[in-house]
Order: sequence, then C-alpha cells, then structure tokens
Amino acid sequence: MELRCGRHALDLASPVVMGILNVTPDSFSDGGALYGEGRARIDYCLRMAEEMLADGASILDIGGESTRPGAAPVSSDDELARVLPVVEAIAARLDAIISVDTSNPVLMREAARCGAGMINDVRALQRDGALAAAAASGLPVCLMHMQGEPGSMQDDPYYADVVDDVCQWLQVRAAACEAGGIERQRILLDPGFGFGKTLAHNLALLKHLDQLADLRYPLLVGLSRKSIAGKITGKPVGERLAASLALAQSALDRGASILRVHDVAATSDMLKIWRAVREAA
Ligand code: 8Y7
Repeated sequence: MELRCGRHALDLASPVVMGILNVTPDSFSDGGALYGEGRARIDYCLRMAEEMLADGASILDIGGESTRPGAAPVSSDDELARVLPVVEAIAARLDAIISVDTSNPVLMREAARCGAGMINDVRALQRDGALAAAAASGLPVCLMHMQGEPGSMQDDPYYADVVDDVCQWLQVRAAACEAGGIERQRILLDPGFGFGKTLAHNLALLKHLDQLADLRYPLLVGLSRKSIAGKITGKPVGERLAASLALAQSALDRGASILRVHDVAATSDMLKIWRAVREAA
C-alpha cells in the first residue's frame, strides 16, 4: 500500500523506520542535547536528519512539545518557533518525508505549508480545530491512543480490557476523522505505548497488536527506549537499545508498518534481517 505524503510517496508494503528528531529543550532520552539557538540549532537538526536518512530512516518525526510525564506545557508560539524553521530547513535541503509531531492546529497548517508530509498527533486530533486543520492539509495523520493527559496519565491507568478498549477508541476516532473529511487511506493508528498504561497494559497491547492490525489501517508504534524496556531489563534510558530492538521486532511480527525510533541505524539492520527471514523460501 502506498501513502501519499505531500510531494513524496511512502510504500508501506514493507515496514519502514521513522527517526525521532526532538526539538524540545527537555526531551527525556537525549537530555535536550539538540536544543541550541538560531542557526546553530537548525544546523544541528539538519546534521541529525541527514544522518538518520543515511542510516535508513524513511520518515523524520519532528516535535517541539515534550509529552514526557510531568513536562511543562509549551505555548503555541514557542512550539511554532521551535518546529517550523527545522521543518522548513529540512524540506528545502533534504529529500525526506517530514512528520510533524503536534496537537496544535496552527502548527499543522503551517508545517504542511512548509513541506511536511505527515501529521503525528498523540491526542488523535481531539484539540479544537485539529481535525479540520489535518483534513485541510491533505496529509496522512497518525491517530495515537492516550488515556488522560501527559501530566497525569501514569497516575492510575485503568482499562476494563486494554486491547479491546484501545481498539474501540481508535476505531471511533478514525470514524470521526473520516466523517470530518480525512479519507480512510490517509489514516494511521497507534496504540500509544506508555501513554496512560502500566507495564501489563503495554505488554498486552504488544502481544495482541494483531487485533489492532485487523482494523486494516497501517500501524505506527513507538517503543524506543520507553519505560516498558526499562521496567523489564532494569536499564536506564541510555542502555535500552537491545530491549528496544526486541520490542520493535515483536511489533513487526504482529503487523506494525512504521517503527518510531531513536536508534535508526540499529533498527534498520534489525528490519533488514526481519525482511530477509520473511522473504526466505
Ligand atoms: C509516541 C509518539 C512519543 C508514540 C506516536 C517517546 C510523539 C515519547 N511517543 N508518537 N510520540 N507514538 N505516534 O518516548 O508512541 O518518544 S513521545
């Protein structure tokens, strides 16, 4: 299946890697190393983007709002100022599909105008005006499940049946988006690992990801360096690569199409092996 992402086409017949490019000052896994000022910050982002593309990323996900539990909210103006110059610079210089990680309808419109090819919204277009902005952009949208809001989502997550609940919720959101003018063929779904979920919830969602795949929308998953890896291995964020690769491979086996990751080179190698085994006689 081919996804139209602005001026690019994305072939999802085989799974692909989405590289994470955080432009927040407090991104948890890189300690905000990306954050600088002005030209230096944009040049740093360009180098990171180039490296991720060379390492095998098909999509770059650029976000300016940290969704880490307890992170400070960012104003719309600050979010635009962080993200747009980077989208613009990458779109002008690199042949990349740029995904913009935002819940902000103003940024959705502006990013589409600057050359973004996808919208990734952890709030599944529930903010006022977001659905209309995404519809007008003509771009594919990733609808992610989250229980609660980033500040409090890990306090006491509860589900009657996490797999059924998440599948049903995403189906309802997808239907609302289709009714609002977003064609079915540009909708992607994501169970939102770590967003209002205990370890048991995350593991159940991963084990039964095929049930979400059965809804017949392409699936995007973000498992890279997350607490699920930390809780099982006891390792800190910087030492979760092997665990993250194992999680990603489990997701591939159950129908994931896009892997949202920090470690693009390692994930691309894993994906090559996975593909070779799948295509073997
Ligand atoms: C996800 C995500 C994050 C995810 C999608 C992190 C922005 C936290 N996680 N977007 N964003 N899916 N679609 O650890 O799982 O990267 S931020």
